Amino acid sequence: TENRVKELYKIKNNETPLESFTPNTQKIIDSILSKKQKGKAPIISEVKPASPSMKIREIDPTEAKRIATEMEKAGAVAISVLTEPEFFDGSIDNLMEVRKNISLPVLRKDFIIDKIQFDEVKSDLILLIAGLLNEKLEEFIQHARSKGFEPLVEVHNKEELLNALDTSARIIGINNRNLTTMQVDIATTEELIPIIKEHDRISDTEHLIISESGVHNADDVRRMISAGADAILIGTSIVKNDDIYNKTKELVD
Ligand code: IGP
Repeated sequence: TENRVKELYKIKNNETPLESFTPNTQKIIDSILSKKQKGKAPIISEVKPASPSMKIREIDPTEAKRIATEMEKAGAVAISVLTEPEFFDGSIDNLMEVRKNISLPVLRKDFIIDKIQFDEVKSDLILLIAGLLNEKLEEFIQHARSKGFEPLVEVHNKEELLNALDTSARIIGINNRNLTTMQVDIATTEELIPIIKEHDRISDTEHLIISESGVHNADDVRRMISAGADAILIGTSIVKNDDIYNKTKELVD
């Protein structure tokens, strides 16, 4: 993986991708909260070509731009773009094309394990996986911010969550998928949110909570919102549809 990262860096290092682009954390928070106030579901829609177990949709930069535009028109609050090439068929070019053509905040979805990756391309948010970074989590959060990204810190169990709550992370993603067994259960969000709420009550802090993976329909969306999620990240069940606009809109409304 380190070689892959270095390889990617070598290619992208000669370009100056979107130098003038300034990431804006407040933009995503405002976008989510205003959607909630309107009684709609804050959906972060993901440009996801594949998962390790299946191909979902052929997505080159042109298609990435087209579907992200439909997601935006349908009322998504942000767009997540997979840039991991090996298991998810993602690409940095997809991220750059989406970033250039839509005005919503953009999240880079990848396995960030090396600080070199922060220099590859800009986005508003960047995913940091607690279970991968472990005791290096805070260091990576600080580094992300110094480079102008707000980190979305992903956890999928209590131990990882407690580690995340010990850091300065402001946005926590609860992944309903166990990345080791690949089992998905949206009850994971319901189990972990009370721990965050209790932590926030005692320490007088406030985290933005995003429920990720395995959300298929409007009932699942409502369930995650009643559990206390501020936003829901959805990939497969939107991207696999022919009609991206209507599927996104159905979940938002
Ligand atoms: C989307 P789904 O089940 O809606 O397709 O899931 C997203 O949560 C998933 O792609 C994801 C992911 C990740 C991918 C969550 N965390 C980390 C790669 C790396």
